[in-house]
Amino acid sequence: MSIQKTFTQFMIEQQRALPNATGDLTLLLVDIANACKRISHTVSRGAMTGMLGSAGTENVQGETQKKLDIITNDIMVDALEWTGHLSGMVSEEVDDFIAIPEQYPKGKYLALFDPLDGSSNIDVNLTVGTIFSILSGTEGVDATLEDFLQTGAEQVCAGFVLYGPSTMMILTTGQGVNGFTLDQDVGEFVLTHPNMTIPEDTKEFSINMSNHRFWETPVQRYIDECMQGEEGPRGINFNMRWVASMVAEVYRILTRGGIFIYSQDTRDTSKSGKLRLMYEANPMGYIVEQAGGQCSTGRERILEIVPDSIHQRVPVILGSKNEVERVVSYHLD
Ligand code: P6P
Repeated sequence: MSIQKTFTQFMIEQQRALPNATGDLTLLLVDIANACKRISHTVSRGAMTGMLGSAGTENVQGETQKKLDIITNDIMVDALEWTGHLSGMVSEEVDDFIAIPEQYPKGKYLALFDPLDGSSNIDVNLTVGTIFSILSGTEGVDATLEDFLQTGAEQVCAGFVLYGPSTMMILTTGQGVNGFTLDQDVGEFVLTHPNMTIPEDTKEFSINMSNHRFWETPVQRYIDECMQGEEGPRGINFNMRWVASMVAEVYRILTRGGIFIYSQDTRDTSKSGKLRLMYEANPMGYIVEQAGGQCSTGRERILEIVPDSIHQRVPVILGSKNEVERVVSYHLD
């Protein structure tokens, strides 16, 4: 009987192929995977835990925090701060960056994460997930805020864990994208989706249509053309999907193609969109590009943006290469 390759085995084999790999990243990712297994268990218990609903507090984004936003953030911080692999962390749920307590060694990586993306779906039992991004820090030195302000192109690793009908981890370390499914009986992630790639074309778009009147003109033009179907300039009919959980949209795009758009909203030009650069757009952009797709604001490649704050927002257009290029071309017109 062939035993499926576990995540740990996969990482160790990748590590062996890299001459200067020390194993630190492998161990860090094993710790992240363990934290996400704990989150998977917690969110799967739903109402039985009394952890659904609002926490009655707001995050730095001014968004009402769910109890599980805070609980999952604590799971991530508790699982990672002691490991000696990190010199600092950033979380969507915490205003400032998270320093490593002085009693623990400072490692050579920085971790940035959205502990429970799509949490507005948690009370209605829809797919949510954890998104993480790993940057290089300075071993033995406490991180400063500036250390986190690196471009997405400088990421060492990016991934997300999907808490859906099955719990899956999608990961890139710069050598393609691989998907792992949690074997609940054994408690191990096993390799089930090697070398995931995004088809260059698609007939499926993901956008929250209720904001149509507030989108930038190029996005309105693109979606209006899709909606005109085969009688319109595109000459084909399109389908639409919107789960309101980025992890679910991106995973679907990785499996069958598609384009996901969260446009700049003309109501409040002080906010450059809804999604956060450092722990949503950058990690997802790295994964999408490694799978052969593209990720843009419409005006520039997401991974080339030089951040000016750890919670800054950006417009996001990502997915099948040829469709993202079309939307970008409309921004240039
Ligand atoms: P809306 C979840 O809150 C999130 O950050 C993404 O996961 C998701 O794609 C988007 O916001 C949903 O936004 O405005 O449709 O609720």
